Amino acid sequence: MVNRSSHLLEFSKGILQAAVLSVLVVTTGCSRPTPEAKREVLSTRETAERVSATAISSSDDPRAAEGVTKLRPEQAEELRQSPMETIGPALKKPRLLVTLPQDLCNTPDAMCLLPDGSVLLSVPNFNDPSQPPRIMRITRDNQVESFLELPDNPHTGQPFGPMGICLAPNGDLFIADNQRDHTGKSRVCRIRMDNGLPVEIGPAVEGFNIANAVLCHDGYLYVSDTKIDAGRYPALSGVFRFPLKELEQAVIVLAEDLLHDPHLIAVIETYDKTSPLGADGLCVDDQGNLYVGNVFDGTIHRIRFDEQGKVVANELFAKAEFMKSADGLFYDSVRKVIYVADPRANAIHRVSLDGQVELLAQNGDTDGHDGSLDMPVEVLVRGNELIVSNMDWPMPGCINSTFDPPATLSVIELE
Ligand SMILES: [Ca+2]
Ligand SMILES: [Ca+2]
Repeated sequence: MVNRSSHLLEFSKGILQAAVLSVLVVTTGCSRPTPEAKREVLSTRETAERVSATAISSSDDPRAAEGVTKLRPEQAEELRQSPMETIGPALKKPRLLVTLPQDLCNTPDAMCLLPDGSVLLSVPNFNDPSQPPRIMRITRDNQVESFLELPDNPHTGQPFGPMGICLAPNGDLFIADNQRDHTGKSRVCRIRMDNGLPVEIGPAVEGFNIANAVLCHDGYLYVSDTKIDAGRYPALSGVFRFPLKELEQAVIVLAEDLLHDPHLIAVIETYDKTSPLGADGLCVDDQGNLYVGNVFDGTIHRIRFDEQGKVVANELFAKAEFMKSADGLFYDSVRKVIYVADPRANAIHRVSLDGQVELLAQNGDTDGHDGSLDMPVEVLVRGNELIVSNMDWPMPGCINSTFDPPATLSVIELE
């Protein structure tokens, strides 16, 4: 079902005025001692290939014919019980990149890189909702500015829940609006840009439960919905795909039963009983394979396509005993690895394209003031810097126990 774009939201001029608010910090201060690193890595190559060979033969699943594939329970169980082997790198020490202004920001989330080297940061401010949600901009020389204050969701009257943010090929932005307490009310919005400034925001896709990561690639917008059906076990989540051309023509409204929406290309199962939330971070490698963080199972899934863009495999790609969750993903096309933000373990991992997972950085229960990790949820590579967004939004099962402002971004130097 498709509606014409009838409810574009107008910005007030005040909102459009991006104000430079705070200057940043460059520190060389030492962080706390890092915990003893576990040097274990799961070799998933063989197991992943085994699953790959069978994952798409799920003829008993009617969605297979529609290009939707998922692991069968016995396949997932086989991978969860697969053996580990031991290797690992020297741990990196995160440093402080920026301290976010305390009068505007309490809870940062996702990021995207702009062509000028600046980073846009979504700030849902979930820890203290009295502060409006907004997007911040961190310039190439690490000045921190307010980019845009975000309007309430018109369907719920609740604050915008900015999560994933990405740059479209035409220079506009897409941003997820997570209305997690209101089933079916999450959205993806488009922010029209002019001369590097936002000029208009309006809905692009409506009807998600938890719209989370957004990613533009090869003519499509990909969106993860982290909670399609958490009332069954395993919980179901998934990835949707929308042609950018279709998004230019009209607002897309998803089917009420998300599992039967034609834009759904992959279903992810989540077995974690504490937090039944699944599909989260997204990234694409040089071959066009799509990777999905299954957040609280702590696994990464790989979706492969044929030349027509049809899904031909949805396979468990990487897991490791020490990877306790898999939130934001970033594919580094220079180093040919995927970085993973692990909020539960307060850690960052590096995953090679054969599925080996290495612990790259980890901290204990910190306040983050010195750049130590403080519940990282998103990673982004800018040159030789791995920039980390520390959400510091305590939740069950996480090393991070306490919200302690100010909010921070960390940086890890890469070779
Ligand atoms: Ca903390
Ligand atoms: Ca903190």
